[in-house]
Amino acid sequence: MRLVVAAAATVIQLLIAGAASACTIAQPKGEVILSIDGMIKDCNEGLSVHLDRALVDALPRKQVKTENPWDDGPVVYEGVLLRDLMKFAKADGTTATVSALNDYRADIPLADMDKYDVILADKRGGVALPVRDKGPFFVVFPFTDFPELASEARYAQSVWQVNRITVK
Ligand SMILES: Nc1nc2c(c(=O)[nH]1)N[C@H]1C(S)=C(S)[C@@H](COP(=O)(O)O)O[C@H]1N2
Ligand SMILES: [Mo]
Repeated sequence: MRLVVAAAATVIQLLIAGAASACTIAQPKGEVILSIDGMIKDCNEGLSVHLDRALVDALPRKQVKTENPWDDGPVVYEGVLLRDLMKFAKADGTTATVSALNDYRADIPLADMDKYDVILADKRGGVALPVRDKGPFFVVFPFTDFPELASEARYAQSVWQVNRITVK
């Protein structure tokens, strides 16, 4: 009987060790500028993905030339596709709540990220976005290529000063 208890304890310890080592993403070395949490299956600190500049720069990048309500003409935005970021964190939900430094937040369905090239932009016209001008990250929809995106709902999802994404 004592042997069975000991064996059970060993199995439980192995399960705990397995769960703790489930994170496959490298830990940030610098200041954390973006956090992804909620229903995700990968991690690097606790149950979250904490990204510093170097980790963000290591992700595939995409440029989107578009007009939007905040610029005077078409501008090239550059950043990481939201769907790639969700894939990177192994998102296992249906909606991302995108939050800003000022606590503004908006929900974006993951299905929309598959349908459109929505980027989490950190550059406009090749120049890094400062916090005073929508940085460090700005959700940019391809408004010019998809006229149906011209709606108050999409403008409300165009969150700037993004610092956190929570998957639900
Ligand atoms: N960080 C942040 N992003 C935001 C907002 C906000 O208050 N803070 N407002 C959203 C809403 S509801 C809309 S309609 C547009 C508003 O843009 P405007 O203030 O230039 O009209 O930005 C969106 N992105
Ligand atoms: Mo809005």
